[in-house]
Amino acid sequence: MNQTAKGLDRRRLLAALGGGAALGAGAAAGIGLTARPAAAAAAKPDPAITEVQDWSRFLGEGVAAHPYGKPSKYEAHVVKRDVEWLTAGRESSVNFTPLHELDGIITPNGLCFERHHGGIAEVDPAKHRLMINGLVDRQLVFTMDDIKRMPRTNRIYFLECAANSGMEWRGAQLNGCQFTHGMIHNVMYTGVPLRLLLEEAGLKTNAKWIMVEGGDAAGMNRSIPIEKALDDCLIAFKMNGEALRAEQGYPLRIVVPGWEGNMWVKWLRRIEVGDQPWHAREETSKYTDLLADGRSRRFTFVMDAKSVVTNPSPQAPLKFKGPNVLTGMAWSGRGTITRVDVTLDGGRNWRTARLDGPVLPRSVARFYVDFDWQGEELMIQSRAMDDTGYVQPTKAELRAVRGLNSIYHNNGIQTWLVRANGETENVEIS
Ligand SMILES: Nc1nc2c(c(=O)[nH]1)N[C@H]1C(S)=C(S)[C@@H](COP(=O)(O)O)O[C@H]1N2
Ligand SMILES: [Mo]
Repeated sequence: MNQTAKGLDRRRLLAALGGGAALGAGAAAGIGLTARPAAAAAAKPDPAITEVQDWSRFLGEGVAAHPYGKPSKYEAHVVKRDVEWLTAGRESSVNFTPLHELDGIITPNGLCFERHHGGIAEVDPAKHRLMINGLVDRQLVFTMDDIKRMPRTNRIYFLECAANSGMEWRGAQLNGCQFTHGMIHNVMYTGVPLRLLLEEAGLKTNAKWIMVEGGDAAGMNRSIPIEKALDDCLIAFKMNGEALRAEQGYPLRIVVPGWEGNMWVKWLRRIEVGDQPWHAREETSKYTDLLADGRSRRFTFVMDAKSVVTNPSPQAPLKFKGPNVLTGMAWSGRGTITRVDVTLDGGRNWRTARLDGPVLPRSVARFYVDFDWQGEELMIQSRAMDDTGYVQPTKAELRAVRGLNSIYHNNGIQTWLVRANGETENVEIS
């Protein structure tokens, strides 16, 4: 490579990142970053620089080595993980997105958490059909080819299982944001607005609800109000540009923006239109919110505003004194994140985090606080706000309303304790 060009690029990069002496300050201001002390060590003898490494001496693998690309072998620890004691078997189970290893707002397809009630259906797209029946003028059956000839749209949305953070209802339990908050992913879907399919079938005047049903062994189904179905639901066949992963419902899933993940039926094979909800298993015995007095809240569809600091966190302790990057994610099923506040001292002082990257409705937003750490103990929390004015509650506020019997819809503020040696732990402040 041309050394001059390489040198220039590096300088520009440093400038953009807010490092690099003279250039740094100006360029950093341009993208709204504050100049900070350099994180890099002053140059000193370092074998990583003085020794010629193998990758510089030998040719690498040719282009055909991996026809479907994969991460560097040094990233092998970045994987979905599960919690063994949580479920009795593997088919009806869940694993978790490694949030502490990710950045930006998009979850890579291979790292999207999975939740299945009857294992991963392996659906042959040529044999897959989507049927629309019930209170319609015309019953319709779509092939995948039919669906791909309809007008489509691209939208970035989070999917959060209503049980995300459910194990934390009665107190701090799991050590890692992967396990406390990892039942979420955020991808760009390509799909056909559900409204177009329903209009083609023609809704009867008494059409009030739809039932969406999966083609997996669980035949999982949920009821959705017709207003939501006609508003922003998608029948999606692509995620992040490529076909849905089998785990995520290949070849077809419904996208129900901002609403609990359970409703986003995978391997979607049928939509029935009716005049009332179906009272399916997943909306009666499961995915209801048991209150302290024994009554249950039902049809609690919306995922309220929530946030979590992903770094530092128990799986990603602080390693260095001096400049550090705190980062996390925030989302709201009611709309768009407008602000995230972060405290490092257990809520005595709050500062407003910097949102960076696209901030979109019903999508994950990324936030940062660039801070200096000198080895003091930290109690880190983040608090999200959305454009409806909703503020993420504390766990105590949540329990005051919902009691201790709940599992679902735990969007309380998370606390991480950072010890003097950087180790980080899941705790609660009472
Ligand atoms: N057909 C079918 N759809 C389903 C499920 C299922 O078991 N079968 N699980 C639901 C639940 S509980 C959740 S949280 C989401 C998980 O989506 P993911 O596997 O893409 O993360 O899918 C939902 N859709
Ligand atoms: Mo779920």
